[in-house]
Amino acid sequence: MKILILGGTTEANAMARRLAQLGLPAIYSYAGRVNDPRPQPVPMRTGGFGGADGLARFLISERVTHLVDATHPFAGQMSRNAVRAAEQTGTPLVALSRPPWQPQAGDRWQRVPDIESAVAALEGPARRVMLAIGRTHLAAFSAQPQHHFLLRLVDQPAEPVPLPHHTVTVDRGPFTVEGDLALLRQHRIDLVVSKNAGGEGAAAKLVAARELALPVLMIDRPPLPQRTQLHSVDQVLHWLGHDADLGV
Ligand code: 3Y8
Ligand code: NAP
Repeated sequence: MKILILGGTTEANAMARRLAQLGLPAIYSYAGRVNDPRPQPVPMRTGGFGGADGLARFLISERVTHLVDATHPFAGQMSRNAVRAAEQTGTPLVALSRPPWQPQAGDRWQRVPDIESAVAALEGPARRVMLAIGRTHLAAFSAQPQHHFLLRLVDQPAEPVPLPHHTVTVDRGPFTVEGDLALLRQHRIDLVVSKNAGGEGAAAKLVAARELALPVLMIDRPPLPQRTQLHSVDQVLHWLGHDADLGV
């Protein structure tokens, strides 16, 4: 058995820790998006595979027997490539994913289908907006330059940020409610923009927004391909046929 984890999430890290504890051969894969990705207790590789065909070649050359797609729900291209490469090579594939966040009592969510709709929803007088969606899509928000944006980034931006009024806070998750409450208060935030990542690692800002009765602009996930979806490391161990090791 040799497991390839497509990583980059809290759940992928928990999967890697369990496989290391069990001594099961695994490789953890990063895209190489940030400067110092979190080290893993199993061998790591970093960088794209070269599309679905590149991933298929990797599965064959590395004799991967099981593919676990534990990428973030907005990593749609990687997930589509995983489905295609698994079909091409006959490699068993499972997604280790987390259910979308659901609004709870006290939440003031406005749901939008994508980044462009989030930008359009910001039409109107200047506000103090926490853009907690990373770096990739920042430029889209230059269409609403009237706001002051608080940007939470994993790395210091290498190039100038295309938003006239902004503050950068450099931090990687998992985040805490105390930390996010302090951040929202310190920067007098009156609106939070979030992707529906799900999971525990970035939910703190939603709890903090609820406590401060702040509105949240929640961006729904992009469509993801059909594949077996599991929601816990134990379920994946069962899928791997390692029931005997459950709960260790
Ligand atoms: C490189 C690997 C852990 C895992 C940490 C999870 C939690 C924090 C939610 C906010 C939202 C955001 C962002 C976020 C989350 C966890 C998890 C998760 C959101 C790291 C990591 C990598 C990345 C890539 C990075 C993106 C960016 C997105 C920041 C590691 C820390 C905003 C997504 O600068 C860049 O280019 C950053 C790129 C893709 C989204 C974007 O478009 O900018 N993640 N995040 C992975 C790789 O190279 O393969 O170093 O640990 C992992 C984590 N990101 O427990 O330690 O499990 O979801 N990551 C979003 O949801 O909007 C932060 O600030 O509240
Ligand atoms: P994406 O748009 O779905 O993928 C773009 C390309 O990046 C893929 O086609 C692949 O390149 C490469 N890639 C993506 N994930 C990879 C991985 N784990 N290992 C090797 N190559 C990978 O991906 P993304 O949204 O940029 O996400 C990149 C990484 O950040 C993933 O690990 C993801 O879990 C993590 N992440 C993303 C977000 C987010 O908001 N998007 C949030 C948290 C964590 P090739 O086609 O060349 O193989």
